[in-house]
Amino acid sequence: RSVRIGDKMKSAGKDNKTDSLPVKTFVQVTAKPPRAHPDIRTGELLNTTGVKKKGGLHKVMNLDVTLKPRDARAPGQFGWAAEVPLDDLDESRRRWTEGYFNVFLSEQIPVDRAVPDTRPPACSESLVHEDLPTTSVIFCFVDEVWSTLLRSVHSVLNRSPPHLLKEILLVDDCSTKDYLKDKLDAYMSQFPKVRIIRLKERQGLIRARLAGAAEAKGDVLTFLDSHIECNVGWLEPLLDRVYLDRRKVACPVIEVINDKDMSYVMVDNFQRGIFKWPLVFGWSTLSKDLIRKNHIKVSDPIRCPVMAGGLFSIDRKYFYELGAYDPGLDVWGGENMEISFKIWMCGGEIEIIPCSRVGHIFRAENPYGFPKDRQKTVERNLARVAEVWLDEYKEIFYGHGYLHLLDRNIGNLTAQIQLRKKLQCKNFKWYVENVFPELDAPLAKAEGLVFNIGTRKCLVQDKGSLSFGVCDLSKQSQHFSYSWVRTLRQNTTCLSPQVTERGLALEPCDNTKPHLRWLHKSNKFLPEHLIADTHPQRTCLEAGSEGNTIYLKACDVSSSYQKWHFTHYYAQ
Ligand code: LR7
Ligand code: MN
Repeated sequence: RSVRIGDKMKSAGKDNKTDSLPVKTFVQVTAKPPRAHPDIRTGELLNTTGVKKKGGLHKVMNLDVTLKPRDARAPGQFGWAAEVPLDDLDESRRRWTEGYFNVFLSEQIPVDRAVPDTRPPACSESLVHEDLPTTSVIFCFVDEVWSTLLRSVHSVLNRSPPHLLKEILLVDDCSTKDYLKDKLDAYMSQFPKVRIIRLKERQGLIRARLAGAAEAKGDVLTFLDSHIECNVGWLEPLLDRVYLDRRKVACPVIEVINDKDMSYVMVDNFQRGIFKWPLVFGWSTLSKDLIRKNHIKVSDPIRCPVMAGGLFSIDRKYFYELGAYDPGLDVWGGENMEISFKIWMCGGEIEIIPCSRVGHIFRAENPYGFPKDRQKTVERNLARVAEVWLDEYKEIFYGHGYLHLLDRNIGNLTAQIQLRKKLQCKNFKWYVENVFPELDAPLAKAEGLVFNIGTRKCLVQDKGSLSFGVCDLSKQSQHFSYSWVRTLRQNTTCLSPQVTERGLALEPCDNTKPHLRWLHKSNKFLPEHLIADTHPQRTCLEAGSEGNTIYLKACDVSSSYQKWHFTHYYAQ
């Protein structure tokens, strides 16, 4: 069985559902297929970081002590779907909200169940280096369900080569559940490699991961969510990539543990992590054409513009060289974008490794509370990421439903901006062009001449005042752009809907000032008008029928003197 993980499995905020967006197809960027090379993946080859070879190779350890389970007939064994007995249906429904999945059923399933080996066939025969680095596995959790937390830990203990597993760090982000205290301590004391770190205050997953990383002793940090099951042979392929180049950040394929019947479901091959505006994570399948032209095999690593966030291996020292996470990110969300942009723009690479597979319970809701409002928390995190990493592209982010964030206090960003300078990271334009050229990212919604239908003339800016004149594409004074944040601008000057004696006012652009915003094309009643957004009465830009004057007037659907058309429209 195979499913595609839809965007609905994960979206940054409830209002940002991308289910209805069309899945973008991958655009081939090179005319000729690149030479066959182990590192060829999506489209154009970036500067491939040096591949080093040290020790010898050996076959990946297909280690799984659970393959011959103690109780082959237990529910959910081998990753099969389990069923709730009729008598227990009520209880299983009642307990759903403890984790927003079938908590009752999860309890019936062995904590060390076997799962199907979903790797591409070549993986179990593949070679990895003998002297791989060790890893610390970090799980942070808040109020995680007992059975799933245990199953997560057991899957790591059972399916990781012991000499590579330095330790498992459980970071308790100030859980409120009693069973996560003494009972958890007692249970985990059987396993010398497992250590519990308790946070005194709720920090959110980002700072909780930082707390775990600070204690870690392994060469590589491997972060995992606390409701996962690692599959056979999951670890070595990840560590092997980091070993080849410490700037590679390796992610397993994330498979689905069904929230209703707890079955382990394989996902489609050739998926990579992408985002859509406003920074909403999603999956996209490589095109057949690209796969064919580049001879990409199912087991080849896939370059990823962004990672899902929860499951990845990164060289510990490299993680700190990159400045880890922005500690100003709260609770949940946005950190996957932050670390992805940071990795790519500052010299690293993100890959999905098909030979490494980990199941994850996708949940429709967060089973824990947010200390502050959920939506406000997530949007604040995203705005921090946009301000630090997106350069001029941040306007596209704000223009997709986040204009209200422009004048919100999102905390101090000095340290993050300094870090980006210190690391001499490339700009976002480079990222778009080289890592994610399929991203739809026009910098303006519309631009060019602003043609008035009534007078058949164009808007002109002349020595600080506005008028209109005979249209002439060669005159820079007639070039304007309509930005994502809805300003009407020429260079750094914006048209302000305030009337002065000389006409309309021009002001230095400032995205935080709502009075500089105009509505254009976004209103079905006045489609071609330029409407002063914050004026209490609807006022529109109008061209005088004589004398090349320009002024504001009550909007009138029928007036062609209020209709304006830009030369180019990039997006609606
Ligand atoms: O305040 C918190 N403190 C925590 O310790 C909130 C959460 N957590 C823990 C939590 O118990 C869990 O183990 O952090 C982990 C992740 O939280 P989830 O499982 O609620 O997140 P998610 O799976 O819905 O969301 C994904 O996006 C997040 C954005 O911040 C994180 O990056 C998650 O790690 C990430 N999960 C994955 O990438 C798994 C695959 C999902 C997809 C696609
Ligand atoms: Mn999760």
